[in-house]
Amino acid sequence: MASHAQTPATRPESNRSAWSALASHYHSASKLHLRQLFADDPKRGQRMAIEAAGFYLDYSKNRVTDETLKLLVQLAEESGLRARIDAMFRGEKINITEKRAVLHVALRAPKGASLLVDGKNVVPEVHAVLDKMADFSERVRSGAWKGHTGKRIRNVVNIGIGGSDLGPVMAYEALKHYSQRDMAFRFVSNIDGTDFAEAVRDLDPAETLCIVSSKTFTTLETMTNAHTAREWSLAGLSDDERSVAKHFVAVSTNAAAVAKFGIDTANMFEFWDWVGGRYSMDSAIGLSTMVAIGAESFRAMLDGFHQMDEHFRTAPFESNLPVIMGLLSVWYNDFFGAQTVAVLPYEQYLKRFPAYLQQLTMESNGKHITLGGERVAHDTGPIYWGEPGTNGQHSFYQLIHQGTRLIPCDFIAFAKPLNPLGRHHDMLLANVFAQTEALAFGKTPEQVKAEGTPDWLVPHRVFEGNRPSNTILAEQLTPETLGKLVALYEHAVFTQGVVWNIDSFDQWGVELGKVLAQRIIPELENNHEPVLNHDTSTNNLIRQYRKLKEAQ
Ligand code: G6Q
Repeated sequence: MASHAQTPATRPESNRSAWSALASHYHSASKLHLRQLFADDPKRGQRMAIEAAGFYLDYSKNRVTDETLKLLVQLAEESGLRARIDAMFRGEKINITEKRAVLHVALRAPKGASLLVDGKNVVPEVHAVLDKMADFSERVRSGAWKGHTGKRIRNVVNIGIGGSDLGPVMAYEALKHYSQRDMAFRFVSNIDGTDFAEAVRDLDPAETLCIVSSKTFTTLETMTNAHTAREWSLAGLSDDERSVAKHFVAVSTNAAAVAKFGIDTANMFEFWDWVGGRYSMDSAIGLSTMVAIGAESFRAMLDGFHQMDEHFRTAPFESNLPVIMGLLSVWYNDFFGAQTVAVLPYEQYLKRFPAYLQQLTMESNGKHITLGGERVAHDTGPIYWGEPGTNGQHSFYQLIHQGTRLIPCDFIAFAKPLNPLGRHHDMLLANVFAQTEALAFGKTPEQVKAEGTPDWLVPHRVFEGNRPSNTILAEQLTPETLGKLVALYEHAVFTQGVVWNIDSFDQWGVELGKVLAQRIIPELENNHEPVLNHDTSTNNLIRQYRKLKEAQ
């Protein structure tokens, strides 16, 4: 592999003139108030918006001027973003610490497209797996696929964790409106036995299909849950081992481990090491999604992803949705010192979207070492969090409006409701617009006084405003829109990672967790007092646990 140190992407951050220009620009820009910026430019609200791929992004309520945007775009250019986008789409091994290509964009490339990994076009394989998934899903949905006793499948349990769970759960919840309603979908991830027990307590094994989703097929939680599921299933099916073939399928890159578990590899849906776990909901990991919504809707979702990929790949940075969103978050993270980003979908079906995004953003950009192997000079990934509106308004929004921290917000809303009920939707959307308006413009002491507020109460009721937000508007939440939305954030995360000069596609912090517990498990299970060689805190906690669990 070529030396990374020579590519523009790995140039030390300090070499980028835009960074120092932004640092000095920050001194004046941070003093500007959004009230003033809007007053000075009557067209700001129309001008600072991007309409692309069916999305409308209003970024005018950000603490930026034209100069800020110019410098941010320059920063992207100096960071080598164009070259890095091209390298990703060319299938280069941009995940340098794992020496892997990063080609989730190939998962949604149309038939006939060509994307190469090690000189081989992977698109035909992608479509072969999609066709196999479609065939299987249709058989399950239509009842043609029968369980061991001849009953049709009514329940699907996806067993997976992290990237093999969060995407499928989020997509199922997001697209529930389009799902086959006479089937139940459950998701088991946690090693905590409660997760499995509660997921299956009202299910009949004879009508239940388990999808064991694991890229490696070695993950402790998933393998433990899969074995428990196997016992549960067999116990309900006269312990007949032949039933496993009808009630278990696998999604994995590890055929040998799948076969060892006892799942016929004919019932295995494949994906590849160039698909990162948190970028895999549109691979075979999405099998539960496809069973829920059908192959046609799944393909519509892939088409949505692809439209956003093409926009990201081709649009000039100034009008590129993921680039602008990524750069704005860099602006707050590194210059204003903002530590978090709130993601606020005003769409109940997106209730798991913030949890999904937490993995996508924080596992990708929670890094402190550059591609060149040095400690980063600037802060990297902010903390992403959020809840659907309007619920959050009645809890944590207080801190966003009147607390001491700057919290940039992404508001996400759709023009057409999926469940039109009286005036609900206009009221929902009125809240989106009211919140972004209040955050930006606040309420001055004069306005508060004019409402007849006694002097002593005035400071408590003042809203400083100048709190930034993006508003993302789309027509309706559909499979296609969901694909676009996820791709929007995937590429915004990539943009951030390029500016921070980190590997957004490895996850050594997660790998550590996969091995640490293995050492302690026998110390907890051992019938005899084990010899403990941890620190005194860990040793003592283990002893306390052993004592408590044995107490009568
Ligand atoms: C995602 C991470 C991680 C992974 C899980 C499950 O990018 O690598 O969340 O998805 O640890 O891994 P398996 O799919 O291999 O079980």
